[in-house]
Amino acid sequence: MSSKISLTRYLVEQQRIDGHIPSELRLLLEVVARACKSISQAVNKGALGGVLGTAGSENVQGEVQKKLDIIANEVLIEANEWGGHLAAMASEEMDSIYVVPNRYPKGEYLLLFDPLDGSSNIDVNVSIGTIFSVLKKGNDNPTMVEPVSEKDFLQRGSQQVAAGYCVYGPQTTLVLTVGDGVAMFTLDREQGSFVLTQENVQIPADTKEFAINMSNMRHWDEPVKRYIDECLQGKEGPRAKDFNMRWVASMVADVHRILTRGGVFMYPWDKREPNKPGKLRLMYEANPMSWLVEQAAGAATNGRQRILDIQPTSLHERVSVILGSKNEVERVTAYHAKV
Ligand code: AHM
Ligand code: MG
Repeated sequence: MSSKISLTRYLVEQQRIDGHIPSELRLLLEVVARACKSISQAVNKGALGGVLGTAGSENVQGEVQKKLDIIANEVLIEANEWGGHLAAMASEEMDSIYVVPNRYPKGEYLLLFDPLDGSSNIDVNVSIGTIFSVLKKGNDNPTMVEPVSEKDFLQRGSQQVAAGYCVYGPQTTLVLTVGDGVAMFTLDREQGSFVLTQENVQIPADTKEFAINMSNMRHWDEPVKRYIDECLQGKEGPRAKDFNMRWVASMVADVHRILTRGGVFMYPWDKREPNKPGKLRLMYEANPMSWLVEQAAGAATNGRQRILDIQPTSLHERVSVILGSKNEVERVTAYHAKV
């Protein structure tokens, strides 16, 4: 008998022993994990599977869709629509919500995802991933009986009942929270199952590593410029220590590094598109990542407010993101308050 703990066992124990999750949520998370396994296989095949390159279409945000963006989106929908645990889904790659068709039983949960995050890295064989967030329909209004609509999705990140991502890198790793800390599962390809490889993930409060796209420096706001400038001054500057920089351009990979060894990640508002609050999407990128980071003792703000407290007003809303090691996030946030 193996002493390894599979994702299935972890979820059953979360349901049975700790009473954290109802059985429908457990089923939902198992299905999402199964979909991530299929996406991982498609990613692994790369050019051999004919999955690289663009699909010749654009998503609602005007971004060119890659073949894998669309494949991953379809895999997640097909895996989840028939199980009876969901009312509807929303995705970076779909203009509006996808209501579970009437031929299938329906449940109470809402699933949001960025099916393939880090699209610019798909064709160059660099880590990419799937980000997901789970909400409950009618969380704000339990008596609501109307058919599911976009309005049901517009809940604060603090209302999430599960969140996670799967990173397709040298290993395929699924990272999950149901509000009881953060657990990491590595895909055992021979067994075809996710195995628990780290529990109770903790982000150190201090760090010497930052992640930001430095090419946008001239467009940043003063507080972000000040923070990065102080880091760059190293031992000789006000921080009195040298900093290191990393930028994968896949949020999943950058957040995975931060959950593993600490750091601060920023994709702030900038002057290139002054009317947009940021590049990253609140509901299926920033919210799930912020909850994971908070569950691992880190922090996440938009510079002025805790991300999980933001009331969304639309599905594809964007947000400025500062997350990771608590003391650094608090410092950048404090610099914003002084402006
Ligand atoms: P995507 O969801 O279309 O892939 O875009 C999100 C990605 C993040 O993963 C990453 O942090 C960021 O965009 C990189 O942006 P940039 O290329 O501007 O550095
Ligand atoms: Mg993304």
